Amino acid sequence: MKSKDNKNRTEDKAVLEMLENMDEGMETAFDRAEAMKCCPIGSGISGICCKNCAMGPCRVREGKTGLCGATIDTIAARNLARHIAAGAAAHSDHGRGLAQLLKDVAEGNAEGLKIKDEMKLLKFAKNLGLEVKDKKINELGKEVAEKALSLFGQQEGKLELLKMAPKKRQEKWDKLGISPRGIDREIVETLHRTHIGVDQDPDHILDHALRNALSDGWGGSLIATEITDILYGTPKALPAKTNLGMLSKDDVNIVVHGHEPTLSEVIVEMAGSKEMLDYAKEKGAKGINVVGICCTANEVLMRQGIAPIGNFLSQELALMTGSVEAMIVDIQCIMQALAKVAEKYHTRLVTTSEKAKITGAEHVEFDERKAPSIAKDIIKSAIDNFKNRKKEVNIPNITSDLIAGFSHEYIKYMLGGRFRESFRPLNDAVIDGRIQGVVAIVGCNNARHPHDKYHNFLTREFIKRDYLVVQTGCAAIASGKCGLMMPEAMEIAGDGLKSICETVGIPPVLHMGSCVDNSRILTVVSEVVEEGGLGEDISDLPVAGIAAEWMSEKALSIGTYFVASGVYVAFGGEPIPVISSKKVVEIMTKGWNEKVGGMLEYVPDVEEILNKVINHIQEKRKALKIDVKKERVLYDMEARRELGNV
Ligand code: SF4
Ligand code: MSK
Repeated sequence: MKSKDNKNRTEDKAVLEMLENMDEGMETAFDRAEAMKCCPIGSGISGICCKNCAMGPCRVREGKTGLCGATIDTIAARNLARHIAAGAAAHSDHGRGLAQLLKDVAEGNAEGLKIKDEMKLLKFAKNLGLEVKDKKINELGKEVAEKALSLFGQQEGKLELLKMAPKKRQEKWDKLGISPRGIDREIVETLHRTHIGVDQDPDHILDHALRNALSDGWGGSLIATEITDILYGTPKALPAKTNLGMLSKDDVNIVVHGHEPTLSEVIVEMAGSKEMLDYAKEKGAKGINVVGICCTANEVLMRQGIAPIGNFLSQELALMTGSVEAMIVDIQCIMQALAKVAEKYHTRLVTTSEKAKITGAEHVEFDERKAPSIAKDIIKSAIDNFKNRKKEVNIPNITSDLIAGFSHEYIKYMLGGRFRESFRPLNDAVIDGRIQGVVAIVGCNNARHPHDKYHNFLTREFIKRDYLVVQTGCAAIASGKCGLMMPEAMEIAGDGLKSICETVGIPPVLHMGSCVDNSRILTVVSEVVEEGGLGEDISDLPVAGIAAEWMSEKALSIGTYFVASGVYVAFGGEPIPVISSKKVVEIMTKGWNEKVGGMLEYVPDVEEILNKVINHIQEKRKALKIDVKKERVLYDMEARRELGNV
């Protein structure tokens, strides 16, 4: 669409160029967002819609009820709980898949795969309460996988992994009765409770929603992250490039998209093999270029430096460059619209998960027992497709450099040095005010709001004011695309943050991974509490979370598990679909703040998000009595040695 409006649709120059030069007759989510207005009822903007039984849908306004008598508050709470359950299910099923893969690997049933990070396996085994002494790696791997798998079906007690949280937090969950018993159990119970005629007290429904979200953050997502690291390696900082300009004019382009790292890791490996490269050259290409979109991109970026060419709203445009021979998709955030776009170009759209097929796409099911041969077949079919590419491709010449790979282990190592890895220097910097607080800016893009704009605005404003920013998901790719993940971004950072970044050697914005890797942030905040000096619980810390362009149900689950862990979370862009119920809004803000020390608040204006988060963090600093700026200490060699950085 050639329209002046394109400038207001995105902050990403490559996306803008594509929108301005799109082929006739093509459309994107940006166009569909304009053509189709939100449902004023179901979206929660002016009312609440319930379709939980066949007497409905009931469109309920203040003072009215559904046919069964359900109030607007009950309906809003039920709808939110169901969204959270769906988000938790997506993350947790992803985690289950990885646990099953670890079992196959440990039993020798996954060709070409082996346990890569043995230290992480030992650590995770201990966190799962397993005895590690005198065990062979594969034996322990199998035990870890089986124990992790058992957490999904566990019926009683509480998840072992909750022990990774600060003690005070665990006690709070126990006292409130919201410690998750088993991952699947909490999801199923949400669906049961929200069936017609079951749980009809909004407070009670939302208590369970907190428990359900915790089963994601401290269960399914955490399992996904830990096992991904065990199998493919714990990320370490590495340089990479990003944006659509990383598609190649001369190479066979293969885009991996979705959330799972399993097949994409093997594709990356196989694409570098002599056999595949020779085949590509034989077919007239210079080589093979594997790049990514969304969180599959984040996974292969964090470990292999593979370029993320875009986030959620770039997916259709990548195909419209006419340069993509194959887009290999797995699960989550894959637009069905891709099938139609692929049909217009020469792209082979290939679904690979047993859980996800798309009408119009080819399906090549991933089987871990023969991953290398499946990957090779996929790569070969992409190479064979190179000849079908039109001569002229439309690749924006726009790229950016970024540094990614900041796992919690790596941050700790950077802060404390090789022999004394520790969060102590971070705690000290927060205490003396060089770092005012830590803000997690995470989550999606939303076609109803300018692409990347809120993420980038907030990230810049926070680092200017000495707040360290950590990121995951599409928000992380947004920062990468505008250079905020490079040391040069220190130029706009405040003096305090800049001094820490210079001393430690990190950029002011840290890429911590994919959507499931928000669990890494939970680990960081827990370890920061353990380190001491910043209170006894996560809710004492000067930290906050923001999802300014959210759209997925997973974002709601993530936001809620952060709240249940004691963090203030602001959502921007589209409203959380409960805003018509004053009661539910009150529960999620005032109510949750009293209960768990965190709240989930919808803040429509992005500048207001900035102010609210700053106020919140400053309040926390005041409560910790660290709000008075201490004298800036100039670090000499001796002091740096103390910090363990030399
Ligand atoms: Fe209507 Fe109640 Fe059925 Fe919901 S559960 S659709 S409010 S009758
Ligand atoms: S991919 S869940 S659009 S962050 Fe993880 Fe991006 Fe949101 Fe999907």
